[in-house]
Amino acid sequence: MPTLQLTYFDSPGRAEPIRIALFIAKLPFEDRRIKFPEFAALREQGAFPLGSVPVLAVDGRPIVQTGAILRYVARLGQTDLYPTDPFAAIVVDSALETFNDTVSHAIAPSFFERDLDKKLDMRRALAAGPLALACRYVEGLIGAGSGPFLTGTTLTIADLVLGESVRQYRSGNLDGLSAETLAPYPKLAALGDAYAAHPSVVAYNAR
Ligand SMILES: N[C@@H](CCC(=O)N[C@@H](CS)C(=O)NCC(=O)O)C(=O)O
Repeated sequence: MPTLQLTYFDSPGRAEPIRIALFIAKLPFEDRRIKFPEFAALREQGAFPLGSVPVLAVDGRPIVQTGAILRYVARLGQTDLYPTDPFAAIVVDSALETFNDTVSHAIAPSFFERDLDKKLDMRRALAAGPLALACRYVEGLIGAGSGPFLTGTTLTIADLVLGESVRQYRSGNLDGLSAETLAPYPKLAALGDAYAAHPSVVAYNAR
């Protein structure tokens, strides 16, 4: 089994689904959490291939891209977290990237806005624009299956990403986003409930 080291900030963000996948896969790993000054210094030294995190070092070899890392962990741990069926897999990839790529990039500028009124305006535009499109799309994907998760009753890496997003919105930690944001998307909200209640997620949070 390779040695695994996951580098990210000391926050959930893009890393939390990976940490939970590693936990579910029972793969030992070093959970390396760095503060921004250390991140900046390491980036300056060229420690991160694309200048960003998360980075999973596999036997010391740095690998980037959250989706690729999640699929690797799912496969390495021989879990059910990534479907073998091609259509189920494309649904998982598409929903995962919708939130990990489209929504993450759309929300990113608002994290750097210090004026609360401006930040709330940005979040309103996000909720009415790219986030609404993303939620509507994913709502349709979940609705095409039997639920509560994206492809049915089995938790996948996409459910980790979606479930974490729902948890973040509900937490009140993101100004302007809340449980109310998800009101028009009952299937996504129900996925968030099922995610929070999933025995593996409960065990991860209780560890
Ligand atoms: N496509 C990458 C994006 C990674 C990314 O944007 N990471 C952010 C943190 S969530 C980052 O490192 N931002 C710092 C920077 O780019 O300066 C992925 O999916 O992993």
